[in-house]
Amino acid sequence: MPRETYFTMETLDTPEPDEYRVVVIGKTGNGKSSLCNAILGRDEFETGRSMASTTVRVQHATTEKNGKVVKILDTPDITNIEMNSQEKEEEISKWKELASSSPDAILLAVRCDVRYTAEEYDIYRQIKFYWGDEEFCKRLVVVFTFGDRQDRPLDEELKTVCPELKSVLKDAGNRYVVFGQNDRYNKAGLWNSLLGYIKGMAKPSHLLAYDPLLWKRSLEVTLVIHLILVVLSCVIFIAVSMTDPAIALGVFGCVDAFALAGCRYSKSKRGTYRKMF
Ligand SMILES: Nc1nc2c(ncn2[C@@H]2O[C@H](COP(=O)(O)OP(=O)(O)OP(=O)(O)O)[C@@H](O)[C@H]2O)c(=O)[nH]1
Ligand SMILES: [Mg+2]
Repeated sequence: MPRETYFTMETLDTPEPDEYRVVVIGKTGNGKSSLCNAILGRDEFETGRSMASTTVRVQHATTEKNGKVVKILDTPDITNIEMNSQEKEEEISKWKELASSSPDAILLAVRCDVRYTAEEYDIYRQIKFYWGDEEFCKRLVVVFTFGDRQDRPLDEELKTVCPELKSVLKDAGNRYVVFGQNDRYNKAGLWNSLLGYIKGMAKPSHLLAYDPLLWKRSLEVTLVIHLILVVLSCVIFIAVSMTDPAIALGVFGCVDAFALAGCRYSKSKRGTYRKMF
């Protein structure tokens, strides 16, 4: 990490929450309830293989991991149960309410042993639409379920997937984990991988006030505005033949210009601004 790296969520200690809230979403049969059970470490939610949805209403349960409460919400596939658009909107509001408005992670269950279809993409887009705020993508993690049925390395597989799935992964900032119902995907490993993402996604918004890059950008804008005003006043004084104030303002303008050049020079040495949030 370069020495001049600024305050980021990685470089400052942020207090860990007492509770993690996780919402599991996705198409029916993709293993949402099984995933919830694996995180909970017990068979809390019913799972099933039928074409109709097994989970028809949002349900939640809690467990404890390393002294922290983990609240997990298992959701129905809103497109596979009779719901009009208003009911879909209300259903997703209920999920958000149960997650106390913003979950720490939204896990999208996607099977990695079958092709990702346009229909599945539409389900994802509907949930994203009704969720309705930018937190959705910031908290999104794709969980590839049925990992026990995949024999190719997933990294290889992902290079050849359809544009729709690539777009979902892009929304999720390329955050994904693999889950499968066998010993290879042990439950502690699953939670630890998710926790790594959860900590990375945590946004200490109060730190924004201390962001030196933002401060510097504001300084630059102020200097530019100041310089424009000084030059304009200088031109007016010269036009009415008042040389003394024009010279004073000219000196002022030079100081402004030097300060601005200093800001720009140090910025270009450092490269482009890092996107921090
Ligand atoms: N082999 C294998 N089977 C799985 C996996 N995950 C889920 N299943 C099976 O797939 C079926 C559907 O799983 P569920 O967890 O009920 O799926 P769901 O997404 O909750 O489905 P709905 O509640 O209907 O929306 C069940 O029979 C599970 O045992 C997995 O990773 N590997
Ligand atoms: Mg279910």
